Amino acid sequence: MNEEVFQKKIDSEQKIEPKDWMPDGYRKHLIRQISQHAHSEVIGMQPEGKWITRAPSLRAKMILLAKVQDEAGHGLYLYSACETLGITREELNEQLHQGKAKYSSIFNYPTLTWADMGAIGWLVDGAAIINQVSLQKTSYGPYSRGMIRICKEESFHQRQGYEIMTQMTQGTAEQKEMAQDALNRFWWPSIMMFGPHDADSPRTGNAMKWKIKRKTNDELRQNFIDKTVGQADLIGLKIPDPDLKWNEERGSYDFGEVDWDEFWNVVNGNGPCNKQRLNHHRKAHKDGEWVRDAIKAYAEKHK
Ligand code: FAQ
Repeated sequence: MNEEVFQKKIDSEQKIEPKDWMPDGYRKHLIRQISQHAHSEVIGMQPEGKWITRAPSLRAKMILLAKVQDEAGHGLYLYSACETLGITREELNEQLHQGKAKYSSIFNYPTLTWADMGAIGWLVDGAAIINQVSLQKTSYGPYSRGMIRICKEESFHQRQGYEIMTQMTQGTAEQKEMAQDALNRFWWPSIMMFGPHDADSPRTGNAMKWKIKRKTNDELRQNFIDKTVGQADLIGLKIPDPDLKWNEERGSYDFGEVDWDEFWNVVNGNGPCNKQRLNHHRKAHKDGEWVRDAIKAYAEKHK
């Protein structure tokens, strides 16, 4: 009975709020997805953070610093949304540190040059926006409201990345080459951010039924590719996919197959930087222990 009322609410586009009744599977599904999303935002600070001290100008440094701080803020909104489902921040961090909770595969790739800051903003934030715009309409109230705020900031992130790429393609031959090299390395991992094909995605069925996801992995991936190809053309960069071709009939681009072995390898902890990213997070968490202890002690004293 409860389940029927719940599904009717979902079907009539009403939001589910923290104190509403919800099936256990819905709660668990959300905790998994929102925590993966939060961890991605926080781990995602690492590949960009290391470039803050190497930014080529004060302007570039201020912009990158603001962007990386935004990602920390996104993580915090998302952890808060997740905590409304009855799990604590400590438990969420523990799941991450034990390797039980995932984070986006994209952040396990190294950032080798300044052009990578451009590629991340343009492609990674670009892909994140496509996904998150659709998640603004997700059925769980706190997640949906968090997404609305996050999307406003993500569009600035995408533009700062595209600006870096544009500037580099207008610079010296070497700078243009760096921009193309960054696109070559980040294109396929960005396409992988959308997850496996719909037919191989075990979570999509329930996610669509419960309106947690509003579009499938393949729909979002296609949308991203269709939007991004013209942007690459405009600044004279070439997408590294020999099978990329406009399909007049579908009104969309056809594109090549993702290397799914690489994808699963990275998702399962064996990408180029998985160990480094997790170890860095574990260390930062441990180093911050005294701050958490001090806050707890203060709260206890002023109860
Ligand atoms: N990486 O059945 P599905 C950002 C896992 S935010 C790692 O298709 P689902 C901002 C999946 O969890 C980026 N794991 O799953 C930023 C599942 O595992 P499980 C993060 C992946 O949930 C920019 C299994 O594979 N955004 O970048 C990936 O329906 C710059 C089967 O997959 C979000 O998290 C992957 N790429 O669809 C920050 C958005 N793909 O738990 C800093 C919210 C799949 O069953 C700098 N999340 N898996 O063992 C979502 O929309 C969905 O969770 C998907 C996956 C689309 C990621």
